[in-house]
Amino acid sequence: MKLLGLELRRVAMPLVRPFRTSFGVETDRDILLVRAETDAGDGWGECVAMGEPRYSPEYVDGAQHVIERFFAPVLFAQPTLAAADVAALLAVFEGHPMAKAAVEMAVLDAQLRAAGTSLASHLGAVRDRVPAGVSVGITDDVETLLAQVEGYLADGYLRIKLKIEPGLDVERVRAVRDRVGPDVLLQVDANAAYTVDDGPHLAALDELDLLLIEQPLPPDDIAGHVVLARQVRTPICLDESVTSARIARDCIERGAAAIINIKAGRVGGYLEAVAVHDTCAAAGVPVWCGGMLETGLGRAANLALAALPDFTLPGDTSASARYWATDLTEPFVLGDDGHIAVPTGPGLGVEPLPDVLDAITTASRWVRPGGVTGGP
Ligand code: NPQ
Ligand code: MG
Repeated sequence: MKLLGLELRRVAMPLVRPFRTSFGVETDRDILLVRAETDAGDGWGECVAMGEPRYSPEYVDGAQHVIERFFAPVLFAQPTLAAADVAALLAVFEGHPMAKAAVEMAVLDAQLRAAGTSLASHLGAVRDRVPAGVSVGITDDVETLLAQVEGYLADGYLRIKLKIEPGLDVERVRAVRDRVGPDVLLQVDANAAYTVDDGPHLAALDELDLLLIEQPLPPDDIAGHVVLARQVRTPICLDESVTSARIARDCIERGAAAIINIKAGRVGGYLEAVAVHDTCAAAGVPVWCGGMLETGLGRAANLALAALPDFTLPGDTSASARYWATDLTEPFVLGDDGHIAVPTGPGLGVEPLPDVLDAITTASRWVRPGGVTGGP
């Protein structure tokens, strides 16, 4: 395949409700889409970087810039390009995993569409539907939280994840556990808001029968997670800390993580995400698929990934309606059984609805070997 151009397109999508975490509140997404134009057809990628560098150092303007300025010239210089080459070619540049992942996803979609292969089968899927969990943001008061959780359970979600932060943790989670009863799968995500001194406080969560505590400490505090794992009975799951298969293995071997959340954007692409999966599977560590408030494009790819064998816990792969009144693609819906079907068509198996795409696009630039055309 020859890469002929990259379209860097920005879309604006309002969330159905504000999403608050320990690092901030989001009401609208400003999302970078990447379209790879090749001699074998086009493919779509989605960059999961947020507007501001809060979850990780990446942010959407920076991702767009690094793709245009550094990644595109390297990829255009290749006489032929396969998706499996992208990560190695871009490895000369430090960091920017979400930007790299978006470009790889677009090239991979083009390649698989041309070959007539679905992303799920290419990655090694063993399921045609995956159980759906939902991530519930921090709310102003506990009544609102309980109402939201009950709403998601009524929708059919099979697992609830509560965002927590210091001061809005044990009592809130206890209120939810008391309301939903002992059988609902429940877990929490701190997005790195605690310190290792909070071990005794977080141990109060043990009696609430949670599946896991996700990323209590800062991403680089692997040693702190080891200490915490010895103070808390609830399994520790890492998200932000795990930026590669190599780090996944290190976290597991050192006892920092008993479960791992896999996000392709965080580890530099869906192919590295499979490597993280394989590393965890070999170590007997269960994984689940995280979410970054994706459009239907990223949602399709996450469902394909979540169909791999070691994804034994429900992920943050929610239906489109959890986030969007109007999704960019045909919406993903929750089945009666709380599962979502894995797309089966070539590549991602979905594409942007042209009218929706037009309506929400705020800017588009085409980057080609000869130069750049289009807006900001
Ligand atoms: C997590 N996601 O697991 C992230 C955090 C997160 C579904 O809980 C805009 C874009 C806002 C990405 C807020 C979920 C976001 C975002 C939170 C990701 O840690
Ligand atoms: Mg998380």
